[in-house]
Amino acid sequence: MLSTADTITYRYVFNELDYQQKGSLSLQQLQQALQSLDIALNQDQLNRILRTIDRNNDNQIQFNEFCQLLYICNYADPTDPIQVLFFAADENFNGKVDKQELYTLFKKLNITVNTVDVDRLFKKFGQEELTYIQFKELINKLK
Ligand SMILES: [Ca+2]
Ligand SMILES: [Ca+2]
Repeated sequence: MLSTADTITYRYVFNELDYQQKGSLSLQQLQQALQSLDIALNQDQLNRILRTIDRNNDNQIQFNEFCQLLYICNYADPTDPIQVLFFAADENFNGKVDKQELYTLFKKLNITVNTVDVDRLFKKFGQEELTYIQFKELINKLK
């Protein structure tokens, strides 16, 4: 769901802002980036997304995290937390969430899940990857 053209644009914007070539953006630079891409997020929405995408917890945004953020901004409604989670979890941008992506997300959010429960739910859906609708059902079940 992320095209090559998207990736090239993101790389261009990222490099423009990362003029010291540190390989990462500060939060302030990130906000500049979002503005230049016409993406409007309020502080709350941005914080919530950042919590899920800052994979190495360094409070800096590396390029892969930057792509994840823009992927979320392109496809998720920022006012819908479950949708944000879904696109945050989808690390290979294929529009579906597999078990590994789900566990990574839970770990990042410090959510302890019963792996047996998750396995059972995946089995119930009868597939290796979940669509957004199924993901939503699963999250609601885990609540
Ligand atoms: Ca980071
Ligand atoms: Ca995926």
